[in-house]
Amino acid sequence: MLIDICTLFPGMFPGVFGESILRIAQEKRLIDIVLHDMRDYTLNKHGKVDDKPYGGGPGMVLAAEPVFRAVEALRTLPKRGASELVLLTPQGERLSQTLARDLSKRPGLILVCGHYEGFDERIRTGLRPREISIGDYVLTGGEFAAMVVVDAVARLVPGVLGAEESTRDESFSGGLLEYPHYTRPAEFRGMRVPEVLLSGHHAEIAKWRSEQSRARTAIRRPDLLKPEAPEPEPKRPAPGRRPSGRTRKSDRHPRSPS
Ligand code: 6GU
Repeated sequence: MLIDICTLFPGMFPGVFGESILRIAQEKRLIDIVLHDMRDYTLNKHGKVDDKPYGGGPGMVLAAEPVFRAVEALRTLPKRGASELVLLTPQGERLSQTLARDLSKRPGLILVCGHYEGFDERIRTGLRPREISIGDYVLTGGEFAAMVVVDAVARLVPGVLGAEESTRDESFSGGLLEYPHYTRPAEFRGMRVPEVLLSGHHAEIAKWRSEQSRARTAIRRPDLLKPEAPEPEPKRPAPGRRPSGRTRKSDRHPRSPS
C-alpha cells in the first residue's frame, strides 16, 4: 500500500514511522510512506500557506492553493491512480476498526493534514476528500491523526502482522475487551497467576478467558454488550457523526494486542 502524507510539518513523522512494526513493514515494502511538504506547493515566494478568515474571527485558515497543488502534483506520480484522498479533521467520520479495514483494502491513500483553525472550505467542495476524525477531542493538527490512521491501517495490510496475530484479530475479538494476561513468574510480590492458567487444561482456560472477557466488558464498557440498534448505513458518511450518534457493535472495540 502506498501512503502519501501532505503536511506542513513533515519532521513530525520519521520517529513514529521509523520504529517497530511500521519500520519493518516499510523495509519489506508492504507499505510505502511518502511525505510531502505542502509549503513546497505554494506559489507565493514566502511559502505562506495560511491566511486570515474572511468574515473575521480567530485563527488562521489553511489556504486552498497549497493543498490543491500538492494533491494534483502527487496524482501525476505513478501508482496514485486509485488512491483515496483523506482529509484529517475533527469534523470527519470517526475512525473505527471497520473503517481502518476498509482503507486497508485500497491500493493507496493520500492523507492531508490540516493545522490552524481549519481548511478553506473549497478544499472540501473542490477535492471531495473523505474526512476522518480520530475521536471527540481537539488536537493541534491532523498529523497525529494521520499517524493513528496509518498505524491502524498498516497492521491490517496482509503480511504486516505475523500469521498468529492477524488470525487472533479476526477470529477472537467478538467485540469484547481482552481477558487478563500473565507471564512468568507464577508469583510476583505475593500476587499469584490464576491457577487455571497453570493447569494445562485448554478447555478450562478458554472458558475462564471467555468469562473474564465478558465480565470485564460488562464493568468497563457495558455499551459493547447492548444489542445493536437497527440503523441506516450511510454510504459515504457525511462529515460528522452517524445520525443516531451510535456506532455499530463491530466498530466499537476491536481487540488490541496486549
Ligand atoms: Cl483528524 N484533527 C484534529 N485537529 N483534531 C482531531 C482530529 C483530527 N481527530 C480528533 N481530533
